[in-house]
Amino acid sequence: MVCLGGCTERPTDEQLTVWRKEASDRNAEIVTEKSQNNQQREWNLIIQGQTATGKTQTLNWSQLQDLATANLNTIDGNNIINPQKVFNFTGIAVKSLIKKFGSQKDITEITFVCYDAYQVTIKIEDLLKYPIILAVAKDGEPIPSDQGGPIYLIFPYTQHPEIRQKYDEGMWAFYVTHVIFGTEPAKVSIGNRELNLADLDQLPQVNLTQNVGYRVWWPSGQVQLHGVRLRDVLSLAGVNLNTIASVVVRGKPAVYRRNAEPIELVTEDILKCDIVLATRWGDEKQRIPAKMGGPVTLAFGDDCPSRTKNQRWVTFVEELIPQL
Ligand SMILES: Nc1nc2c(c(=O)[nH]1)N[C@H]1C(S)=C(S)[C@@H](COP(=O)(O)O)O[C@H]1N2
Ligand SMILES: [Mo]
Repeated sequence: MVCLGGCTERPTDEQLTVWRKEASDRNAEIVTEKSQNNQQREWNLIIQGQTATGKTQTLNWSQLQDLATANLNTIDGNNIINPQKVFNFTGIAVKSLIKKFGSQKDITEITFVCYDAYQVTIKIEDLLKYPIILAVAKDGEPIPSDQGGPIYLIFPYTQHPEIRQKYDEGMWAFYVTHVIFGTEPAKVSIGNRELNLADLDQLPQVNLTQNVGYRVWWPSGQVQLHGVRLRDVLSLAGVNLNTIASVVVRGKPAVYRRNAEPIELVTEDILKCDIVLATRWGDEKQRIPAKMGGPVTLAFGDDCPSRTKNQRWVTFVEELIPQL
């Protein structure tokens, strides 16, 4: 269609319209390709928690490609349009990650955290028994985000239909970013200070009774949450609340780490109502496991105004950032 040597005839309006459409379609294609490629090239998988070393390991996209040696033919638990269609998925067998990073003795489960703060937890026993895979390709192509990509946790529904009872289609986690062995130790950083559970346990403890059941793994109905007030945590870290306007609370999932939409709590509310970093739950004050978004999650008391109460309860809290 392009006249490299110069066009001898002027194109008609109709032709122009067709060419423009082709050009703009192609442009749109390139833009999507680019953003998809970039998205994938920048996509890391972070391995954390009670691994053999306990150290955080970041696998970049090319390392992930090298590890993606598993193949699985299965229906896609989330293909509503064609639920019987079998796809060939390529990816990283979770079992191979367990072999590679080694779990500590007494851990029984692994939690997968997603970009959107969704999380799923699977028993190590089942990960060793079944080919459960972090898929990076579907029929030889990168997986689009609307189909769970770039990293999509998939289950062998076709070979092992019985697994469906235990792990339904809700367990097929989209856009996985973190693999957490067991539960991490509590660690909250504020500037250059880092507080652990022993530090938090020194502070006055508060109890909230709240309905958390809308979030993954929490029992439905009223649940006891135990923890410490944000204002006490900040004071312990040496932050003078008179000098700051707000605090940004960051958790592990990428949605809580975007500068564009921070979870930001105003100092007035931090001083006035129960904004709590919960470290334990239930009548028995159990530690909050990764499957419930622990070891540290954010919670608000009923006494907080709606500007605070309506914010997301950040899971996997890792950092507090005071704002002047
Ligand atoms: N990252 C992520 N993965 C997810 C979910 C989600 O909200 N986020 N929802 C789960 C549930 S409950 C189902 S039924 C399927 C399909 O979710 P959808 O209907 O919201 O697409 O994806 C599962 N995987
Ligand atoms: Mo679901």
